[in-house]
Amino acid sequence: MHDITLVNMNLLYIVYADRVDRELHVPLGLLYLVSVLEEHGYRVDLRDYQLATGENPFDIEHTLAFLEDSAPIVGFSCMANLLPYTLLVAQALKARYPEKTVILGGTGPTAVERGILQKFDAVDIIVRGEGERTIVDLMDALTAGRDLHSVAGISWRSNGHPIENRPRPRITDLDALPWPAYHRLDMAAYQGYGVVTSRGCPYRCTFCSVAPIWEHQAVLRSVQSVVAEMRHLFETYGVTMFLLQDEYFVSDKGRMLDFCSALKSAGLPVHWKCFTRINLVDEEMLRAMADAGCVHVRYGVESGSDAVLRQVAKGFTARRAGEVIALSAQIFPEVDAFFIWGFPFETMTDFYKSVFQMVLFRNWGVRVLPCLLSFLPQTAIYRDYLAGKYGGQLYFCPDLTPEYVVTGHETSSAGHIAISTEQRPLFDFIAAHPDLFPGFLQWEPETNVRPKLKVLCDLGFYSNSSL
Ligand code: B12
Repeated sequence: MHDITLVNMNLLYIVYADRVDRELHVPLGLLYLVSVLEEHGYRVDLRDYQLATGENPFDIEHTLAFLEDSAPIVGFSCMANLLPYTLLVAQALKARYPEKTVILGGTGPTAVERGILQKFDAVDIIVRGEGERTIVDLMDALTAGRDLHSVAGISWRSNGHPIENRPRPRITDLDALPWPAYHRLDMAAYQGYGVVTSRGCPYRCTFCSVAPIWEHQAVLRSVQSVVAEMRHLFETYGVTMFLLQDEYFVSDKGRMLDFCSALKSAGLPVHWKCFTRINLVDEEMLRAMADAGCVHVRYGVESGSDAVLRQVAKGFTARRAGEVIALSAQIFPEVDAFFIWGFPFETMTDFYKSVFQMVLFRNWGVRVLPCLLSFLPQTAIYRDYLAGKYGGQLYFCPDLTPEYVVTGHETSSAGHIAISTEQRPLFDFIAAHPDLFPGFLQWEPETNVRPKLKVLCDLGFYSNSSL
C-alpha cells in the first residue's frame, strides 16, 4: 500500500474543430516531490493524467476510474486552467471515499487558497508554492496523526475554519535537491523534456502569475548541475531536445556564457529551446547560445506600445524589442514572440502599435503568439482591478477564453470557443465562482475584447486551427 498518490493534472490538451493538440510533458514539479518523499522513506504512487487515454479525458467517471485504489492521501497538481476540473474531481473522489485526505498544489490554487477551503470541503490541505520541504513535513505530521499548525507553507481547515500557516522559506540551494524521479516514468512516452535551471523571477510584470508565486525571488542552479542533468537525460533516456522553460533562464550574461561553454565541452549532441528576455540578451550571448545548440528562443514581447510596456512594468521599449527580435531571427531557426492584448488601459492606438509589430515580426518568419489577457488571481493587474483602478467589469463570456486558461473541454477556433452541452456544467461551475477563477473572465468584452479580436482574426493571427 502506498502512503500517498500524486496526480499530475497539468495537461497540454487543446481541441479544435478538426483535431486535438496533445503533447505529453514530463511533470517536473511532481517528480521533484517523488524524489524527496522516497528519500524520506515514503512509498509514492505517481499517476500522470496525461497518460489517461480515452475519448474524453474530462469525464469525471473516467478520471475516478484513473484514481481507483489510490492511497489514503491524494495530492493533485494543477494550473489555473484545470483548477475548476480538479476541484470537481476532488469533490467526486471525496464523495466516494470520504476517509481520504485531499491535498492540492501547483500554480493553480495559488492566491485562492482561502476561497477554495471555504467553499470546498473536499479539499483538506493546499500546499503553497515550493513543495519539497513542505510535503515531507506534512506527510510526517499526517502519518503521525499530529496537528498541522506547525507545518509551514500550507493552508488547511481547523474546526471548519481556513487556516493559513506561516510561509515556508524558499529553498536557496537547489543543487542540494535530488533530481526529479525520472526513473518513475516511462520517459519514452513523453514529447516534452523540460529541465528547470532556476525558480522564480525578480521582475514585476503586472500580468504575470509566475513571479508572484515565487515571491519575486529568483534562485539559480549551478550551470554544472544543469549540464549534468542534461547528460543524465541524454545518456539514460536518449533525450536530444531540451525545454529550458524557466522564466529567468537568461538571468545574466556571465551565467549564460558559462552555461554555453560548459554544454559545448560536455560534447552532448543535443539541442535546446528556452525563454529569453529582450533586455537581458545581446549579440554575443545569442550567438554563443546558438553555437551551443539553442535552436529556438521565446520572448515575452507583450506589446508594441511603450505606454503599455511601462504600465505593465516590462522594463524595455518596443524599439529595443524590434532590434532584438530582428537579430534573433537572423541567428535562430525558430523565434517566438508572445504578445498580450486586451489590457484595460490599452487604447486602440496602443493595440494597433502591437498589431504593427506582430505583422512585422511575422514577415521576418517569427512565430507570433497573441494571448488575450488573463486576470490570474496572483497577478498585480487583477489586484488593481479589484481595487477599482480600471473601472469597468469582468464578465464570463461562453464564447471567449484567454489562451492561458484553455481547459481542453471546449472547442477552440479563430479566437473563439464553443462549449458542448456535455461540457456546459464545467463552465457553469466556473461562471459561478468568479472569485476563484478570474483568469477565465473578460474585461469589458464588447468594447475591449471583441473589436480587437476582429482585427486579429482579419489579419490571420487567429484562424480555425489556432487558439
Ligand atoms: C513546463 C510548463 C508547462 C508544461 C508542463 C507542466 C507540468 N508541470 O507538467 C506544459 C507544456 C504541459 C504546460 C502547459 C500549459 N501551461 Co505551463 N508551464 C510550464 C512552466 C514553464 C514550468 C513548470 C515547471 O516545471 N516548474 C518547475 C517545477 C519545479 O515547479 P512546479 O511545477 O510549480 O512544482 C512545484 C510547486 O508548484 C509544488 N507543486 C506542484 N504541484 C504540486 C502538487 C502537490 C500535491 C504539492 C504538495 C506541491 C506541488 O511543488 C513543486 C516543487 O517545488 C511554468 C512556468 C514556471 N516557471 O513555473 C508554466 C506555467 C505553469 N504554465 C502556465 C500555463 C497557463 C499553461 C497553459 C495552461 C496555458 C498555455 N497556453 O500555456 C498550458 C496548458 C494549455 C492546455 N490547455 O493544454 C502558467 C500557469 C499559470 C497559473 N497561475 O496557473 C505558468 C506558471 C506560466 C506563466 N507564465 O504563467 N506548461
